[in-house]
Parts: sequence; structure tokens; C-alpha cells
Amino acid sequence: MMKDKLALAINEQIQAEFQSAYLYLAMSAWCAQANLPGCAHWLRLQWQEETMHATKLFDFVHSRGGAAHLKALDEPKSTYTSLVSVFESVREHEIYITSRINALYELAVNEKDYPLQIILQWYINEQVEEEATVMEIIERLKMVGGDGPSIYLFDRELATRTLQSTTSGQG
Ligand code: OFO
Repeated sequence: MMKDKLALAINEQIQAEFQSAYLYLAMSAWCAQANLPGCAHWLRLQWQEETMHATKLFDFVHSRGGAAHLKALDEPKSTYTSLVSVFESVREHEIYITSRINALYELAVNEKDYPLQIILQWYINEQVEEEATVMEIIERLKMVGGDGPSIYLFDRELATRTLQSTTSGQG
């Protein structure tokens, strides 16, 4: 049985992961409208990944005798000025999520909750991958600049992304 304060903190992280999913789905909608189907696909898979991140914690709380209490989500931002600003927002959001995961891990260490520490190690690795992946996308987009044919090829490449599992997933 886990401590109430830990169950509460995990529930807040479940909300943050679902909020991430919602944000990325809104970005996917923006890309679809901007005739960037590959980027829309990439962000839609990101929505699915974030949903899996949330449900992985959802299942963990229940496996420890706690309960998930789902909270309301905020309306996500839905307008962007450019494709690079979309991915810069992804990066900014992932940095925020990393800080949350690190704080949760610190709490698990202070409260001596070893199973929580172990599951959070997966999230810590995931955050490293997610930040690196989005940084690479931003760098490439900056190189491409406003060149239409290059953006077309970039978009086609993002269309090839496939969904990873929650045990080995890459953001
Ligand atoms: Fe759940 O990793 Fe992104 O937010």
C-alpha cells in the first residue's frame, strides 16, 4: 500500500501526461490544417504515447492499492505561427514534464518508495529521449528554413514514424 501523499502526486502526474496528450493532439490538428500530414501524424502518435504514459501510472497506482482520480484538463493552445514554433512548444513542454518527473522521483526517494523509484526510472529515460528527439527536429527545421521542397520532404519523413511500446518507447 502506498502513502496517500505519493498517490496524490502520481495522480497529478497522470493529469500532466493526459494534458501533454491533449496539447499534442491540438498541435496535430494545426499541422493537418496547415497541409503537413506527416507532422500531424507524428504529433498524433505523440498523443498516443502520452496517453500510454498516463495509463502506465494509472495502472501502477492501482497495483499498489491506490486509486486513480482523474482531473479536468485545460483547453490546449491551438494556434501557432510556424512549424518550428510548434516543435519549440513541444520542447518547452517536455522540459516542464522532465522537471515534474524529477520532482516525483525525489519524493519517491525521500519517502523510501522503491517500486515508485523503479517505475520512474523508465520515465526519466523517456524524458531524455523525448527532449533529444524534439531538439533534433528543431535543429533540422531551422536548417530547412522556409524552403518549401525541403519542408515537404521533412514532412514525408515524419509520416514514417511508428508507435513504440511503453517499455521501450521513444518519444
Ligand atoms: Fe510523457 O513524456 Fe512527453 O510529456
